[in-house]
Amino acid sequence: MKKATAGALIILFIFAVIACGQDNKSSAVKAATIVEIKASSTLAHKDNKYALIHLVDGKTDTSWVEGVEGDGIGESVTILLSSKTKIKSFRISNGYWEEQYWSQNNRVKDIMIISDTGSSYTHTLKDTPEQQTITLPEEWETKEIKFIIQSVYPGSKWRDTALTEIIVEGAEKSNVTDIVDASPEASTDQPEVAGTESEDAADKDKQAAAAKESFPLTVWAEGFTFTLYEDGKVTAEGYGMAQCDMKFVEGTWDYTDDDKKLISYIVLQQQNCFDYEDDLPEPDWKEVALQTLIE
Ligand SMILES: [Ca+2]
Repeated sequence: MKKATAGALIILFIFAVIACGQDNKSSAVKAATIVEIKASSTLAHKDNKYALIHLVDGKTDTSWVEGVEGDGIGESVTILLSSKTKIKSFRISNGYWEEQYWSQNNRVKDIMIISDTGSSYTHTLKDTPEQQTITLPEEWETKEIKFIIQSVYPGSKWRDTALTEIIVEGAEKSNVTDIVDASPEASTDQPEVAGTESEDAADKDKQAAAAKESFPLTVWAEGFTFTLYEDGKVTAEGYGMAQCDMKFVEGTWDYTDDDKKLISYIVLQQQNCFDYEDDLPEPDWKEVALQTLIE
């Protein structure tokens, strides 16, 4: 009787030890959550259409787009976890996942992934609008993961590089509203302030406006057929609307604050077209600076 009780106690004790061990084990592998995310740049948009948070919102119809000129090589996003976590793989939705825009924008080709402990791995993503997995060569124990764009598959229309979703396998899905966008640059939803930041925001607005258009752009105005190039240069054909002929020399264009396009150009205008046939052997050309506003 006594022996049996002692035996039962020992068994109970063993169960207790196992139970404790399991408890400890489950708290040790408790998944971290994404608490913070930052980008080196984000393409500005009035409605934050390209916001960084779209990268981790679990939605495949929302995307992050980098915001520098050119292809965005070297631009990065960094994901910070709530605690050090063992990470072995990521699932990536590459490019801008709206069917009509996917091929028009850049997709990421080579992506470098860096941990806060110094590990790094470069992976070549597939050029496909399907979720794909990046498996690290070995498991990383890390709290911070940085993804750097190394090369791109060029878009057919725009040079903006997009990513739709990054899932860190091993980290639990966070409540998106709890994730802090700690990007060093002013985020797109902040009001414009005076000075260089305002100019910066205006530049980004212009980039956003330019992203909606297809260059070179041909417009007819003032008797010229203007061709507007993405880099701000303008060429033209025609003789102008003036009574005397004009010869287009050179021009540039830029967006106005209300997203219209202002073409500034120089022409040679014939000053004496009514009388040179009789009195002068040669037409008298004078250089004139003109501007025209395009809606
Ligand atoms: Ca998304």
